[in-house]
Amino acid sequence: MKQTVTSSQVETKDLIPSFVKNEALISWVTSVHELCQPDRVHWCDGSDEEYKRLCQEMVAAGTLIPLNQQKRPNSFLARSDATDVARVEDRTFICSQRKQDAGPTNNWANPVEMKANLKELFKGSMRGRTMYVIPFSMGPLGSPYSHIGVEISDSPYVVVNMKIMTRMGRKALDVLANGFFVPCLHSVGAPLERGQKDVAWPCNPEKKYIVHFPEERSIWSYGSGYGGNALLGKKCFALRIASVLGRDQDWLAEHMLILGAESPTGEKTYVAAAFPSACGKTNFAMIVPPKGFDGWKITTVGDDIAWIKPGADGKLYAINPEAGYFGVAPGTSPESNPNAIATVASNTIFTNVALTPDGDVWWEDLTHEAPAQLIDWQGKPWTPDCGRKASHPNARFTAPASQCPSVDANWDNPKGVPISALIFGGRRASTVPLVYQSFNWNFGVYLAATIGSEMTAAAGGTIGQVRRDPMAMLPFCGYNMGDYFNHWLQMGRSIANPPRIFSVNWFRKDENGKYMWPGFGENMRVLKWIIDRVHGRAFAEESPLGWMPRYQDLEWKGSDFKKESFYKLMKVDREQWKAEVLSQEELFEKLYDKLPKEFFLMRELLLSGLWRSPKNWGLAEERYLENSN
Ligand code: O2Y
Ligand code: MN
Repeated sequence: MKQTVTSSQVETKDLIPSFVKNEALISWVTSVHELCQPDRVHWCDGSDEEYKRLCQEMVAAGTLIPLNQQKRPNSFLARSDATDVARVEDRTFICSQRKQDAGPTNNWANPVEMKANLKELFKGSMRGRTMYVIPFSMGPLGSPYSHIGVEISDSPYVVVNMKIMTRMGRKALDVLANGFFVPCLHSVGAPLERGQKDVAWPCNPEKKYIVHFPEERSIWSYGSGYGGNALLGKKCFALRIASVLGRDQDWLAEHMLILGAESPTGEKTYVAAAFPSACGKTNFAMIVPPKGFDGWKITTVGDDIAWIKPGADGKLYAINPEAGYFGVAPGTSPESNPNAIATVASNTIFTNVALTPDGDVWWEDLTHEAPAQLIDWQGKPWTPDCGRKASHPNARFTAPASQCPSVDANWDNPKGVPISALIFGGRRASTVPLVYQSFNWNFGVYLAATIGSEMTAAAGGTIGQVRRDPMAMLPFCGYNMGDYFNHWLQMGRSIANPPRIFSVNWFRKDENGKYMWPGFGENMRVLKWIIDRVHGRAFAEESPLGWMPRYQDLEWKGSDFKKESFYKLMKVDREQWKAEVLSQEELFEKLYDKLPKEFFLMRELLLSGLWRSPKNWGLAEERYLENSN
């Protein structure tokens, strides 16, 4: 059976290849075909030949620019429409049957009304285009942790990105057999009338909808061809829909990287870490140990999403549901992340970065000095003094995980990896110390629920105000955040050997607005303390927040970071913390009707600890040299 059919009036027997047996899939594809009226239908097999052919077609159409084959083999540059450059949170909806199941932190619309609205938009939306049927597995093929999705899209850019980001094609369809799949419908929302010439990046500048129907476990995305709006396996499925599956099936779908740390003695420890978007998750997932860490090896399981399930031994196990990285390019450099730089050396799709005269790519911070001439992300000539950025701040690379030099031996293991620690971090200029360990699981859930980042001008808020981002999941939880906290607490009740929970903050600043911690590879010093705590061999002092290392509890070999600087960075300022606890109230009030009662108790406990004079906290005397309250 041919996999591409041309259709004006396609018969079902031509629309559905003979190898497709799944009744629900047959019926869904048939109904989408009828609704969207594409000119052609193509069932993606996921082969390299298919990828090559689609890339060639996109080069001919002006969507992709082939890069210099010697410098960047088998790689391409895409330039999006200037209005289609990032996820659109204000156009993202959770259409649960009851509004309260979406909760106050999600946009909600009545699912019946939304479906009717979407059907109108999707009617004829693929005219003049090819409808691609893209079967994919989130997670290793056939793993009990994995789930199958099928995306229908009219964007070949989506197909080639899905090939990199997921296990895509015939193999996923074979695993699906007659089983359950998440239907993901996507259209760029730009039908072509007869004879109308296409543009390089079709999208709908007026109407964008990223809609999730959690009870139905389905996704409808209209109007955007970019990243998280269009590659529906990622944020839409692997976080929003999967978080609902996790709630109903006793597991966790989290916005977390997963890394492995191998000590010089060969001991392997896996940790998962949640940070809000654009806080350096990919850098931490691929961290290179600094000087003084001879014999240590850090390996990467995933850089963005973790599916975490209890194992029979009472531990939590995690898989990375993705197969590639959709990383932010600006800021990625041989110094900040040499592993990412090596990963994107070939077979990579770059979106919205700048083009060099010799056909390679460039973005801000890639090199210390910018090239003298470039073509910027919008295709305009660029020079260093022109006053514009050469690449878009949300410019991306899509690259296969298998190309990462630090990729973990178990990154594709269907059994997942055992998680010993969960780390939560925000971007906090003040108040939050470099690292501390929660007293227990429940306190850890509270800690995770209250992490946040200070608003920047770019984030569009009042500068300095803290935007809470519980578990870094605020934009990605497919149900009520209050229910989500309860689910986390419930998970803690049901596992015998839960991971230890830690808070980190790489972004504290001093009174001059200068970062106090160097970050990047130096974060390894914090990670080692976390690993040592997990294995019960590192000392810690009790503070009102949790367990904190002394200076001598971290490995400082190869560093000249001073003891005074460390204690300044670790300072728990009583007045700042009282204000912090009070400011958590805003989020709690919003979620009041569903908030776990444990949170009220823990908040009181925290306040009563802070109420005591720091001199009575029992911390080492030397802390107070810089830490006087
Ligand atoms: O802007 C987009 O469409 C991509 S957002 C993204 C991509 C990769 C990993 N994380 C994120 C995020 O927003 O957290
Ligand atoms: Mn992310």
